[in-house]
Amino acid sequence: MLKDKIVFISGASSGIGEAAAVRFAKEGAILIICARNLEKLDALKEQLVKDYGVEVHTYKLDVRDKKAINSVFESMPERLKNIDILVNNAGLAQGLEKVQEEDMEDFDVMIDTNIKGLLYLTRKVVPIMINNGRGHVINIGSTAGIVAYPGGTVYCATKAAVKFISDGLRMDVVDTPIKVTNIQPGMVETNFSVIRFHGDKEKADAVYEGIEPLTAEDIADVILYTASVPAHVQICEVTVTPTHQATAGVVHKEKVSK
Ligand code: 8X3
Repeated sequence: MLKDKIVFISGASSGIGEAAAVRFAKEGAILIICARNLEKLDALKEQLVKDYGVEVHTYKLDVRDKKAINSVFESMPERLKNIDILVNNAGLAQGLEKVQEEDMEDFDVMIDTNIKGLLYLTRKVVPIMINNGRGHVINIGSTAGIVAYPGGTVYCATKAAVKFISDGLRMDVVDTPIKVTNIQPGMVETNFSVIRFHGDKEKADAVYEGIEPLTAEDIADVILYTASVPAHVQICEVTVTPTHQATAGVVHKEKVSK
């Protein structure tokens, strides 16, 4: 059912975005994958073409840049613009400091990427979907958007925004066949924490010590499921955590002997 569907994934060069690209490729979808790192995207494209024989298009894109989004769409062949599924995955956490101590640059990066970038892409793609009479927007939210946790103030706020953008958009398109899903993962071991801690791998590893976290593939499976249900079924929201995580900040960890 996903064969030859056109799937646009932002932040596809690693983590959940990359895993989602692999998962959709397995189903024979046509992929448009975007990220800031074109080299990584091209390597992923090569692998997907080789492994699944699918059509893949790569675009260097920073979703914070409205002009760059416009250029991507201007340079895209007309046929490809008929996006069936938009996976708004690009997003990040930067820093784990108290708001009164945090670098203001971190605020900008998170707000501009997680909220504004997601909105720009949505604004660009949803009119096409409405015009075509089909489409599905899948946003990657977070358990951090349900409850705040210490040090996560701005990140949590951006993911709460993703929840309310998803809820509001669902209302805005309620009289159309367009579906809107917000997937809210808990702890997923990707390069998420490495980025949060500005490259400090040791600090990042400690986050997942003593608990078996989710993998990017676990979330890709959920994304694929929400995209595979019949046209009259809309999965509004899915929250997924490791078994030993109840919600953001409530985690059971086994003691790790060193
Ligand atoms: C990632 C979940 O709890 O690490 O969005 O912030 S958490």
